[in-house]
Amino acid sequence: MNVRAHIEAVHTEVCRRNPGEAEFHQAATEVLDSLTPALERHPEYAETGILERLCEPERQLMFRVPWVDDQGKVRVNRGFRVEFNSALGPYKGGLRFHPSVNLGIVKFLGFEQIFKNALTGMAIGGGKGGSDFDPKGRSDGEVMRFCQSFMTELHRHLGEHTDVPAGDIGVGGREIGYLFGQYKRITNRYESGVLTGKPVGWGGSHARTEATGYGAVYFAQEMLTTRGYGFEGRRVVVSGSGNVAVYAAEKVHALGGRVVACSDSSGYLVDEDGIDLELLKDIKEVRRARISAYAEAKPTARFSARGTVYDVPCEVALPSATQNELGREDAVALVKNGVLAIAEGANMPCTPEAVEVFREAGVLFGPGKAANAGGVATSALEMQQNASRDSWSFEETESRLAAVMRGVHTQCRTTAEAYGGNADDYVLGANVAGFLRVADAMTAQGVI
Ligand code: NDP
Ligand code: 2IT
Repeated sequence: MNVRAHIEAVHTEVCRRNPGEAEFHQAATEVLDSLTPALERHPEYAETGILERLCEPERQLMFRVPWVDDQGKVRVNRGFRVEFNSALGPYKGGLRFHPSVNLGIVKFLGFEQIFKNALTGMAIGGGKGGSDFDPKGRSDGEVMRFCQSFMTELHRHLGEHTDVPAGDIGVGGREIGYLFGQYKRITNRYESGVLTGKPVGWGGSHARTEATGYGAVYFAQEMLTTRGYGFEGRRVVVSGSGNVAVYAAEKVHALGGRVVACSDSSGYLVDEDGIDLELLKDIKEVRRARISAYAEAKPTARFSARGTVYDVPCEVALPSATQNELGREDAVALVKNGVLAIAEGANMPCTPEAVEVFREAGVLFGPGKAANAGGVATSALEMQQNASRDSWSFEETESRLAAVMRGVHTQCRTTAEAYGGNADDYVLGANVAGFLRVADAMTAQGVI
């Protein structure tokens, strides 16, 4: 079998049968492009149609979400859940509430999630969901009514052994609480493990809130260590100022680095003293305000509505906002300013052109499905605690998270070395290692 021709044919078919889904095409292309050496060594996967099956979700749900706003006006949003692959465990992946959400975005995220979850070594399949609902400026009551309506439809597809959502952009502890309450009410079951990212007081796991950001920094630290570097004294830029960004910054500071800039969709903020995380958390988590409020509270900091956060010189960059936020020009600026390492806290934040710039410059690059796997890994730890009706300490949970991230890092390097001869090729390592685990399970389970 001509492996390259096979992969090309699968790629053409993915684009043909999913028209207009640019982000899904992009995510599928990146994985497929990595798989030539894996299929050359394991032609049986090509012969049994593993790629065609992997690229087609097991189930895709789209549904109406009607709700009533504070003025009494009826609003209608669209809900999604793509149950992509259950070879390794129940579908697992977050829910995103953002006006940009559409089927192609949910599919790209669900597709990435399959390989990410496989890399953690845990028993979780891949899925993703969300809605084009925009929580910005909505009252708690509106968010609650939206979540209740969303769950009224979605509940029939969920279950602790079936499909287990969590948070993503626009979905945090508040939303998970409302979603859980409605699930419990409809099903008459206190099924703790049906959602993760719950608050710690009633079934949530310690360190889940921090896990994605902390995990991304652990991954970056592992990458730096391969070159004999650490975070001590390093200048770091984080994009976004949400869940992932804030806790990534917190861990950088704990390791002796200094986060000098972060952003949100309105602009970016530079604070040469190092971002004051208590102030940032108050603005973003309590007041739910814009980061410009930071510069108003601290006049030595500078807010800019124009340009990009990647213009700020740094040694480590942690893109932690959204897909395709870091393009070729940003990558060129980062390289010119001497960046050593990039770890993707977000899903697919760097465009393929940007990744190419990093590759050519020999900059360490940790792709999202490896670098941000700490969030979902800690979700799996939450499921484990829920199943055993147990609750571990923060330290215990964080040490397990750190061990998972070390394992993901090692797996990327050993697989990259074995299949491409270059241990620094984390993209190849992550894609092939994730693929092999899922492909083995699918093969063992028959034509599914
Ligand atoms: P949050 O909603 O907490 O924060 C998102 C941040 O990114 C905000 O600062 C937001 O700015 C910014 N942002 C979002 N969309 C855009 C956009 N279109 N343009 C510019 N800025 C934008 O989400 P999370 O921190 O949870 O998620 C961030 C990224 O990390 C996402 O890619 C997500 O998929 C990924 N991720 C999240 C995990 C988790 O456990 N939460 C796990 C693994 C990955 P603003 O407030 O102005 O919209
Ligand atoms: O992209 C991701 O990995 C997440 N948003 C977390 C998913 C989860 O189930 O914890």
